[in-house]
Amino acid sequence: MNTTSKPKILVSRAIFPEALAELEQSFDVISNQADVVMTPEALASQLAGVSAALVTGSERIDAKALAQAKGLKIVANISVGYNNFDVPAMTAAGVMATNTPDVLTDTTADFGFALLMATARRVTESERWIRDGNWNQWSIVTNPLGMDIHHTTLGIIGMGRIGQGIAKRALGFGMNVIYHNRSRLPEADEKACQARYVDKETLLKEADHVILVLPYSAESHHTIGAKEIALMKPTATLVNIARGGIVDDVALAAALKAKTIFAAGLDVFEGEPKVHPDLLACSNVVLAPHIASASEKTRRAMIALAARNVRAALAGDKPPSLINAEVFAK
Ligand code: 8YV
Repeated sequence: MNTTSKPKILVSRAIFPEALAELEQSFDVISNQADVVMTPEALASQLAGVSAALVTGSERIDAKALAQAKGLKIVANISVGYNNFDVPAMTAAGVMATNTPDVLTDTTADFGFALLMATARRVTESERWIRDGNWNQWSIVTNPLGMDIHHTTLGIIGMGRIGQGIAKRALGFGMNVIYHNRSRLPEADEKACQARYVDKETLLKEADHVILVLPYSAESHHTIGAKEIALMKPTATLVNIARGGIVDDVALAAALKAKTIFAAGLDVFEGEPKVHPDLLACSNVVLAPHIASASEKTRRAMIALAARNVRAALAGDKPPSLINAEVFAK
């Protein structure tokens, strides 16, 4: 095929070389294997010349980004969360928006559980304790003592696919699972997870461990702040694998410092990749760099699904994970 006849697409961040090579067979690809995060201006000017783009959470797709993008048909997020998309602006511009649901559910639920366990059982703090040469001070009552996971109450806020995956894992630990969500699950789904629906206040008061798995939006901004943390047990842990901004990081750091709650596990942060210095100063917090979906198999599956979405859109077909169906109907 003549290279010039291939549709032009943008891949905004580095992807696996094999995935890039596959895209290059069908498309004229503008890639960014150097993985330098684009400025909004650079992104807008790149989008102006392409029919499709594969992007990540670091690229904000809004009216400004789309202002010059007259030939753009689809922006495929390599991510299930799409708070980096202004969907109404994309719809108004006639641009399809897609994400990567399902392929990352189990990997992300696994990590939610890993972070919960690391937090409650002080895994990273213990490692630092050894590296700092403290093992000779080991005693049965003073070495890093944690909180149990088994037979405790897990409170899940956000009961979509990933939340339900975490609930099912919790059953294996004999946990009592309570949840809060915008809407209550159908009875069959509640039964499958053996989870009880409660209001947010009850959840915060009753849970030994709270895990956040809800999407970010203006409504979910600071779902957990000082007022909510004050409702939690002093022995409780808080885990956030959802999005930065769902937790008020300053309020959380103050609570961790004052031991208002036992510990926190964070995979996401307000203003990431920056981490608030008050959080960095706390020993009772486990920090991870937004890696909940980061197994190689799953990251490959996410890229492959984003590529399938682009291929479908450019072939005139409905992408498998289309968010704004009204654009396709036009
Ligand atoms: C991504 C995520 O790694 O899918 C999501 O919503 O948070 C992660 O899986 C991240 O958003 C990169 O785009």
